[in-house]
Amino acid sequence: MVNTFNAKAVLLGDPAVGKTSIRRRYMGEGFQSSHLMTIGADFAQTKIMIDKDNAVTLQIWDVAGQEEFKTVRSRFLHHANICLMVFYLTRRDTFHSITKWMQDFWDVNPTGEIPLLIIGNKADLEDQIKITDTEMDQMVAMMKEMEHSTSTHVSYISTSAATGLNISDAFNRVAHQIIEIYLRTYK
Ligand code: G3D
Ligand code: MG
Repeated sequence: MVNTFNAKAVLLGDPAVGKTSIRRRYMGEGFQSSHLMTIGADFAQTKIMIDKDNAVTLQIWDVAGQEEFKTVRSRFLHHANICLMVFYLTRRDTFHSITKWMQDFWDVNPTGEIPLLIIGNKADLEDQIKITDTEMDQMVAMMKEMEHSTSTHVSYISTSAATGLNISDAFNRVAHQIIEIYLRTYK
């Protein structure tokens, strides 16, 4: 008998950083997605086997339109237990937006232990990368220090939705982390 846990993951980050492309690359074109017109979001789900006893049904929420999203942010973020924070490795402004997006996340989800994965996307544009490894380490350290229990599992990965680099690793990582949290919390 396999225990199946449900988790809601939200893709956050500035427009055009690659949120929708990351989800598409991960799930393929054949995934089932449902558009929630009222909140300007859609979501799709997939099941990930963690080990022989445990699986997670990962529901991945993605904003469909930035403007609509602004008015309904809290419904989009409500009850999220995984945060996928995407920025664009070649655009410094999208990197600095991370703190703003995290504040939105924490405003809606002030408690709870959640995996926070910071995703530096478009790693394929190698010669245009602006964010150094040192800056990245500092950002992760800053997120860890923030006085939120939600920031317990902060980590970083660089991806490319264009080549597929690290895309499934990103989702697998947070799926493993959420199961570890669930098993520890609800044992
Ligand atoms: P969003 O959902 O965050 O708004 P999108 O972003 O997924 O719509 O992507 C915005 C643009 O970036 C798209 O280009 C997309 O093809 C491109 N993109 C996404 N991920 C990558 C990546 O890893 N590498 C490169 N080089 N481009 C990427 P278009 O031109 O279709 O608008
Ligand atoms: Mg999008």
